[in-house]
Amino acid sequence: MKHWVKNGVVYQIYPRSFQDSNNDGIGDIPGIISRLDYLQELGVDMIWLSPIYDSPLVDNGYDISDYYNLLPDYGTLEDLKTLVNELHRRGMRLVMDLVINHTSNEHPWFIESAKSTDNPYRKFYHWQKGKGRKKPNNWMSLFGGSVWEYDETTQEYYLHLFAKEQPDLNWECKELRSEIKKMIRYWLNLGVDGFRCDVINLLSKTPGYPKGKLHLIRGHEHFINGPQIHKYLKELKKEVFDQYDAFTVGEAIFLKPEDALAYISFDNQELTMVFQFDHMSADNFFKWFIRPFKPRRLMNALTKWQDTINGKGWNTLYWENHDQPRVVSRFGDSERYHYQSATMLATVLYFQQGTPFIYQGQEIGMTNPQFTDLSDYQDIETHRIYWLGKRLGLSHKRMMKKIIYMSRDNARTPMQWDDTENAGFTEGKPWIKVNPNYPEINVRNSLANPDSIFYYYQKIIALRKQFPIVVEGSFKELLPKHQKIYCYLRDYDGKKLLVIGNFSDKDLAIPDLNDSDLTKGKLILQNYPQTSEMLKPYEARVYLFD
Ligand code: TEU
Ligand code: CA
Repeated sequence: MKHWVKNGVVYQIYPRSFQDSNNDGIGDIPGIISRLDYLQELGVDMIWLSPIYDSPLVDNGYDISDYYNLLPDYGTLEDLKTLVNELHRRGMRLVMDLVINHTSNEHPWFIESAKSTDNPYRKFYHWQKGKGRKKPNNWMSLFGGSVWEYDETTQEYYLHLFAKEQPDLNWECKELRSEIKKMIRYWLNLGVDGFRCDVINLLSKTPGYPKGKLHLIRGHEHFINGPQIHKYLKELKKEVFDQYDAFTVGEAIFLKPEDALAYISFDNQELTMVFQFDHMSADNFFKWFIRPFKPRRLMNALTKWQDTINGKGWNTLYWENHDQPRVVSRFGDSERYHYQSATMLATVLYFQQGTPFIYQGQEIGMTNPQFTDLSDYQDIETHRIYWLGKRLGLSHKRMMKKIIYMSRDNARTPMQWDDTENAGFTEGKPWIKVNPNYPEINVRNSLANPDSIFYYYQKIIALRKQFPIVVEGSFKELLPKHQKIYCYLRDYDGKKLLVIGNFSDKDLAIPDLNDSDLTKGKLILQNYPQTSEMLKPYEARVYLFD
């Protein structure tokens, strides 16, 4: 396992919303470059950029129409090269998004493939005849509705697991695979250090497209961890990633820890790590099927991944990304305990074993914007779900409640830099509304206040670098039945590290921790000025025992 991956901290940038440099209301690469000193001060080692390739932006760039060029909104290839140099000069690395499960329907391959059944690009996608007048099968798209879209020209259907403007690539096709490998090499040659691989466990579909079983996502058993997935990934690794010593983190949906090892175990490492979603369902059955947040469910998921992966592979540690609501609004209390809950959440996650990922704005405790008007949401998934909900007879009020809580746009509002108009993100009209709380929650305020969430994050990152136990230590949960307190012990090289966090807004007594006598430990991190017998609301502490 590469030292820089194990010891590194990744910061995710959603370029459209990070920093605008030319006042067109859209974040861009020069904007990112202008903020690298800020990121360096936080202490991160790598940045991951959500897609900046050419795209009609149906799904904000996760629909790529040209793998080799950038969307002009974001800048030029020269700008990207400057970014790479500026990062490398600072000892930092660049991770790009790699979207290879699907392209845009405006990609030339797809345009060609749609022209005729014997077009050479036909086999790059999943084209199928209907069954009489019916769709080829009953599989369901992750954005709702059927995965099949009918095309008049050739009177056949093509498959799309996401929007109909995102046709899935056919990985059975050897020519497609070599085109993809060529494209990845191009970016690696340009100096990119690694990739975040979008929905990577969906690449392989069961041949013949058999009928799917009843499930929230019908057909999932035929495209999640499909039959050839490991063959494709081994090929990519051997022929491309290994040649460049590139780092990969795959987004893997509906992945269980037991199945994760097939992707990430140290002895095969098809991918360096995966993003999993188990802890993200602590407040839902699946995405829009929301249920009340239960801390114990969250702790169980985190513990399970630690217990199953540690020693055999490497975990990712994340709370937020461009698809998830803000964590302090979700698992914390952004109104009454903003600082305490944001820092407690950071503590209990980032002292586990794995590589931390921080999403832009998380380090200052950005919150969900609570937009009540549907037209303030730009995200395609949000609008698809609204439409589907209405079709199923759910009321406007009910749908808006779901959207305000779960919409992906919760994480996509502009980065809050200061209290000037539009939060210092742009002097133009931002492409999406700014969260109205920017006069209080912003980077400038955070940097001016020694007790801010920002400095707490900075401290966590520094402690991870100072104490090898945080990176290397084993993991054991100490109060596995407690409903509100998460407590675990790390163990390494004769030292122990104890982490404890209160997931409630009440004072709680600390239960007996067996052989761990807290009075013998050294408190190396805490989010209250003083500690007492009790754990205060959302209190977190880290003790070191040498
Ligand atoms: O997301 C994959 C995914 O399945 C979900 O996390 C998704 O956001 C959705 O909410 C499922 O209901 C990845 C990207 O991160 C996302 O932004 C893209 O829209 C999607 O793939 C398609 O490329
Ligand atoms: Ca711009």
